Order: sequence, then C-alpha cells, then structure tokens
Amino acid sequence: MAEKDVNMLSLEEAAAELALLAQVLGAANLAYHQDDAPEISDSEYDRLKRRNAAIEAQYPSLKRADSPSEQVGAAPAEGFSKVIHAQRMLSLGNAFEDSEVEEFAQRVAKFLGVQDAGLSFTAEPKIDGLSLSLRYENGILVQAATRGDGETGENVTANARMIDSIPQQLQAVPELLEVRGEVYMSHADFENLNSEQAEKGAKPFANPRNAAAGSLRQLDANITKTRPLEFFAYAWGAVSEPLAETQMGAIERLGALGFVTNPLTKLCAGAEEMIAQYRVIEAKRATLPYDIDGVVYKVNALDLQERLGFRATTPRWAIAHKFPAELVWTRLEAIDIQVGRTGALSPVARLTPVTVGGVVVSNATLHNEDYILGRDNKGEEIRGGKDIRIGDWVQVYRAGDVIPKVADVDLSKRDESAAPYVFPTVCPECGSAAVREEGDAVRRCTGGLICPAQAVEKLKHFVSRKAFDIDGLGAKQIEMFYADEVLSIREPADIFTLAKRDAGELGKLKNREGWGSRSAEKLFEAIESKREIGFGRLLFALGIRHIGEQVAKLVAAHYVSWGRFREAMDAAQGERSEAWQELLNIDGIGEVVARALVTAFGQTHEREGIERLVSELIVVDAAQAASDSPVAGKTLVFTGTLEKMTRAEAKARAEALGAKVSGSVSAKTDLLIAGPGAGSKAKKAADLGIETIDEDGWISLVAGL
Ligand code: D41
Repeated sequence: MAEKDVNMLSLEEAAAELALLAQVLGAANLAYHQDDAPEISDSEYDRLKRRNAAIEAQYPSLKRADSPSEQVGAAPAEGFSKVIHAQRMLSLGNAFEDSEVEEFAQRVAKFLGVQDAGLSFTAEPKIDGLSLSLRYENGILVQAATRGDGETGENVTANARMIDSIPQQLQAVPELLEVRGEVYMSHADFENLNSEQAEKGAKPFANPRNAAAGSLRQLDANITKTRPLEFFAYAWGAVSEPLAETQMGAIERLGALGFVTNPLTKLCAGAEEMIAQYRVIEAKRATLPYDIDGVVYKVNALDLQERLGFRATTPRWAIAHKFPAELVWTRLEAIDIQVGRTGALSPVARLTPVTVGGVVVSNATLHNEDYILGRDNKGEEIRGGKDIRIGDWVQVYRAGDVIPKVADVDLSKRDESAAPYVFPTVCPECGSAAVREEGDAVRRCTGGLICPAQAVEKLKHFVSRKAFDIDGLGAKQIEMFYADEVLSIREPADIFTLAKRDAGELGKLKNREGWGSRSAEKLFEAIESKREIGFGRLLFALGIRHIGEQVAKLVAAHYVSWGRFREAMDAAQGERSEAWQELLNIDGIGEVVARALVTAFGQTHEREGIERLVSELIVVDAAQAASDSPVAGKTLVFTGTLEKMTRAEAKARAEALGAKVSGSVSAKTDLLIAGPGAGSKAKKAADLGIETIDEDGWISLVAGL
C-alpha cells in the first residue's frame, strides 16, 4: 500500500483509511486473541496502530466508534467511552399475573384489529444478566456496548472480545448487523469465582448478575479474559437487511450464524400456550445452570412487531412475565415519614437488616396510609386486610432493582401492646397541614415551597444527573446552600444568580467552610456552563408532579420551542380550549399529566418561580420528531371507518412520523384522512378547503417511511 503522508490526506481519504485500518487491525486482533495465530507481525501491527492514531490526531472528528486505539490494552484511563446506540435499546413492560398475559395478547390483537386466535408469540426464559449490543460490519465484530440508559451505553468492545460465546467474525451476514443479548455467569462459575475472590482477600460478588457485570466492565480487558462469561443472543438492533420474517426465524438464523440462543424458546399459539410454557420454564428454573427471573413473550411476525411499534421506552409487541420474588421475614423497627418534592408524605419501614436475593435490605416502602391499614388504592383489602404496626414481623421482597416492599404481616407474632399506626396529619418537616385530596391515595404537605423538605427535594431533583447535572452541586451542597442565610439557594433561579450575589459585598463563598477560591470558581463555571439547556431537560428539571423524563421529552418534541409551549399552557387554562385538546392529543399524555402541566403554569407562585428561572437561561429548541417525513409537524384528523388498520395504529403511526393527531377539524388541520361513513368532519374539512385523502391514500403516503 503506497501510503501518503498523514497531513496530505483529504477528509475523504482519511475516513476511508480509518475504516480500512479498523478492519485490518480488528481482524489482526481477532487472529491474535481467538486463534492464537497472528496474521501480521507485531511490528507491522504497531506501525498500523500508530498510523491510525496519527490520522485520528489530524482529523479528530473522524475517529470511529470502533477505533482500534480504543481497543485491547488501550482502555481509556477514565472509564469507558460512550456509544450512542444506532437503534435504541428498549426496555420491557412487566406482567406478574396470568391475567396480565391474557390482557397483553388482547391488547396486541385490539391494536392490530385482528382476532387474537390468529396471533402467535415466542416465549423464552428471561436471563438475569446484563444486556449487550454487538455491532458487526461485513461480518466483523467492530463494537460492543452495554445498554446504559438505552440510548447511550459504554464501549466494552475489548471486553466482549474475551467472551468465547461471542463470535468475532460471521459468515454470510448482512453488511450491518447488530446482535443483542444477555451476558451472564453460570452458578458453578460464580461459586468458583467467589472462592477465588475469597482466597485473594477480595470482596465476593453478591450474585451471578453482579459478578457478570463486574467482570464485563473491567477497564483492563485482560481481567475480563479470566472471567467465565457467557452470552445468549435474543434480539437485534440496526440491520441492513431483515434476518427473517418471524422472531423464531430470526433466532434460528442467529443460531446458525454461531450465536448461542436459548433452547427453551418456544413458539406459542396464544396466551394459554404462553402461560403453559411459563409453567414449564418455571418448573425447570431450579435445575437451570443460570439465573432467570421470568419469561419474555414476543409477537412472532416481524411485520406485526413493526406495525405495533413502541410506547415511550417499551415495545407494544413484547412483555416480561416475571417470577414471584423471594420473600423473607424480618422485624419492623420503626416507620419514618419522608416528604418528597411534590409534598407527598411517604412512610418508610425501617427493618432489622436481612438478606433478600443476595442483597441486604434495611428499608422498605410502605407507600401510603391506606397501604399501612391494609387497603389498596381502590379501597380493596390487601394482605387479607391486616394492618402494619411498629414491632410487627413483616415479610419483605425486592421487585426488580427498586425499593423493597412489604408483602405480609405475621399477626401471631404481634405484641399485645402494639398499637395501630397513626399517620401524621401535619407535615413532620414544616408543620403545615397534610391533606388527602379526594381520590388521591397520598397525603400531601400543603406548605408548598415554604416547606423546606419540598423546596430542598425540588432543588435536589433540579440539579440531578438527568436534569441540570451541575458538577459540584449535589444533594449535600443543596442542603448547605438552602440553609445559608447570605448565599441562599431557595429556588432554582437562585442557582444562576449565585455568582453575581457572591461578587457583591456579602457573599464570598470561598470563605465558607469546605470551600476555597478554586472550588468556588469551579462551581460558578459549572453553573455557567448549564445556562444553555434543552427544552425537554428543563421541563423535566422543574420537578412538576407526573412530569418524568419521558413525558418531558414527548412534550418538548411536540411544542419544539419553550415560547410556543408557554403560550400553549396559557391558552390551555380553560379545559375546553383547543390548546387543552392539543395537549391531550399528544401520544403518551393523558388527562392527569395534562392537568399537572396546566396547573403548574397556572399557579401564580409556581409560575413566577419558573419565569424567574427561565429569564436566567437560554432554552434550546427540542428536535422535532422525524422531521423528514411528509407529515412531520402537520395536524391530522382521522374520521370514518378505517379498514386496514385500527384507529390506535393509525394514530401511533402518524405520531411516530412527527404528526399531531387531533380529534376535531379546525382551521389548523392540515390533512383529513376519511374512511367510509365520514360525516360532519369531512364536510367541515371540505368547507374549510382542507386536503382530504382516503385510507389507501394515507397508506401510500406513509409507505416505506
Ligand atoms: O433474556 C432476557 N433478559 C431478555 C431481555 C430477552 N430474552 N429478551 C429481551 N427482549 C427485549 C426486547 C423485546 C426489547 C428486544 C430482553 C429485553 N428486551 C430487555 N432486557 C432488559 C431490558 C430489555
């Protein structure tokens, strides 16, 4: 290869050469690590690697996600680099009861407008490990990434190359293939590893899952190499051609390509057979050599999976049927009340510490006062109506990775002197009345921002990682500033005036205990760097009740600009307004969420706080969803009967393409899709001169998008 001087390379040439080097060096690595048969000499390998680094230094923007400089023996010093998944890694909704599995099958059928008898599903064990996405280009493994938050994961390519059941090279595959599955450790290997850890005086792992995660996420991939990790393939991400027409076919194809797939995967004709396979897998659970925590069901036909699509983060076409959790008895020592950022008084059980599923548990949630009394949100009995008292023996369990819960109480062990628990009716933090609104299971402090607990929790949420994520301003610092008389932070806007106030006569953070001029300067810089913020992040950061990260994203993608959103919230104060309807029409936004938003913007106190904050910020517009589709940003109305898809499917499809779907025709309607039987809406659209198409027109408009 006649090589040009690195600084003579054009952008295109550099990109092409980096791609080639990634491939050549990747293959060389492979030959070296897997086959112990190096194809090129060490010195040639080193020379190519140096050339790769030189080109990357010349054109940093061209550095590839699978750059050879990121691999084997060259892990970045500070943790793993980030990988943005080409296709998001979705999560799974859960079912716990057989009835929820039946409901799932019915939901799918209803969405598609078919008889549920005609649908088939796969059922497979849900491996309790960690998910991994493997990217193959022209059959060569170029990148492995952990799930992370589903959008961005960690680059663990070097580590994944050390796992025997992950093929490094594939024959006869699509140009691009991302294979997804679960990395896990078998029980026997886990026991051995823990004995070795004990001999070395190292800390043992709590369970095989933690051992697998700890072993994969080693900065030094040579440590991963010594750990017995395994991989089951169960899904795929971006692919340049379809793998098959069905889920089962795709799994078989992955098996034929050399991946290990789970032998208990079975095709089922409906809910009854799915539940039967669940029982089969449940019965085998104790003798399987690895941990599983349930059974995953997936719609078999891939074209139907595609039509079903997904809600915020979970596919409509799959669900996890979880096994009941391990239950352990312990003593309830006390009940504490915590006040959250929305004023909710949350009772927390303080327990005598006990191990549940390999993790020591000393707290459990008691949800609310009805729960303690033995009633659920609908007023129906739980635990046979038994209440919970301090000193009781309670049975606890862990549901996933969340806070442990209480399942039962042992009345035979209750002390005679134990009195029913009296739930406070005043806020333990600020003394304001704590009231329960009609229909609300939760008692809330009415102190609003005068309640220090609410204000502090709101601020902690505001600076948290998924919100403003301000370096050096965490929960501890928020408490300090909240209590500081002079440099106080009482509401989010105060964060952005901190530096100015410090520069005045009184401030001088650098003279505070625990602070110096350097750390104060760094904090001001960190705050300054967050003055510019995305609309969705800002909305989430406000900590409005019911407005989580996903909802905030949906709202931001719909309104795009903060200004437009604020106007819409003003216009939506009347619940019959068009603005209110528009808000409700966003897919994933229901009445509860809509009301929470409109209320937050309608309350003088809260609104003024928001305005003070926003006046300190530069709010960046949200990216509009799927802006290159012909219906992006358009307002559509469906009317009449649709014959080839259900309303739900048509609406979901339109919204996935960035359109708004409204229930009524107005001057703002861009397009009416009218099926047979369309009445007054079609007439109104005609009167207003709005473009109208039929169902076939709609299908051809969005075909292939
Ligand atoms: O065995 C598993 N842990 C497993 C997890 C599985 N067999 N299938 C899965 N399928 C999916 C979809 C349907 C989204 C492709 C999954 C997961 N997801 C999953 N695991 C953790 C989050 C999502």
